[in-house]
Amino acid sequence: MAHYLITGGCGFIGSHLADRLLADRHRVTILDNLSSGRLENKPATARLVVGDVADPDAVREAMAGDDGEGVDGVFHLAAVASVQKSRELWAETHRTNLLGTVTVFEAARDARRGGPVPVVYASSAAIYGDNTNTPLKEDELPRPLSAYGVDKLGCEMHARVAWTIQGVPTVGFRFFNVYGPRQDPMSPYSGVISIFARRVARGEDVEIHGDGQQVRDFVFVGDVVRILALAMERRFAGAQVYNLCTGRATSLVMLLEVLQELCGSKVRRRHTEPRAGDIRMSIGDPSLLRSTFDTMCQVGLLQGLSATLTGR
Ligand code: NAD
Ligand code: UD2
Repeated sequence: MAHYLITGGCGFIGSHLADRLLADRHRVTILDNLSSGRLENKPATARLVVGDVADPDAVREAMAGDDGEGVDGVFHLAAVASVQKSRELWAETHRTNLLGTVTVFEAARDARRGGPVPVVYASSAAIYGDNTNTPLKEDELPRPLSAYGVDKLGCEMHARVAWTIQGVPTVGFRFFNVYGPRQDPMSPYSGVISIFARRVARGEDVEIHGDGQQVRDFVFVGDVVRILALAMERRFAGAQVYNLCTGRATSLVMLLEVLQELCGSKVRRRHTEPRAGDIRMSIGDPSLLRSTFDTMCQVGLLQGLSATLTGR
């Protein structure tokens, strides 16, 4: 049994990870400022520190654990996850998304008398920008378009510093578009599947930014947390980065068709201007993930969307 810290553990992906780690009989501490996360996402047996991931005192308190023994590893997921929000609140999202990560790495360096604790953290497919050489491999030149993508790339660069200069081992995952139950459908900043699934189920119109032919690699949250937990179990050194993706492409128009079929409804689409900085094609190559961790994303879109619609 280990004790892990999850930053952003009251959010969509973080709360699924907390459930999984607790089911595997680990102890869990969560650090979250509840900005997009919710208290009701916190599993009853997890310890919660309400605080800001860019505040060194809050991070140190969370990393100390409830017994002062210190945690065995950190899953760093706290971030402002919306590309759109990073355009509107540039400096504020930068503080959380980049300074928050450096704060976590620094606290991980100092966390234990026995040495630094390992960090598994969320990077993003947004670091590739509008690169059409799909499916994207990890060694493509990063060319992010958004402030969000630039900050995630900065996290990867600081992870190299964390290892080479500070001795903190890290594994970064470039999540593609993650979806599943518990993703907030009410915020305009939320993932497209959560918004479309709710609206199609209720027979309401959907808004498509642009022509709807933009393509995403949608990954089910259950696969994501399984792979995060697997990575932590491995003893790792260095500052490796992996795509966390399926390699399968789905356009928004296709997504809508599948949702309508599953719900047995037909909804009206309103096309609006494309979002500034929106990526046209985002499909990852999962080869490195497969060869390193001997696993793949296993949940197909139909199965994942059904689980999303039924909330399980
Ligand atoms: P989410 O918004 O549901 O979760 C983020 C959590 O971080 C929330 O609980 C929020 O309250 C917390 N948080 C935000 N700012 C904080 C701060 N300053 N201090 C402490 N806590 C703070 O988003 P998510 O989809 O679960 O994303 C989790 C991680 O995965 C993020 O790092 C995100 O950038 C990354 N990611 C997500 C996707 C996706 O498709 N959902 C894709 C790529 C990367
Ligand atoms: C997602 C993640 C982000 C990031 C990136 C990786 C979320 C909220 N964001 O950004 O964290 O890591 O993936 O590449 O999960 N759209 C509509 N109508 C809507 C909502 C969205 O047309 O009502 C479009 C949007 O313009 C975009 C696509 O759907 O073309 C996906 O948008 P998103 O916000 O779900 O995710 P993305 O890819 O911007």
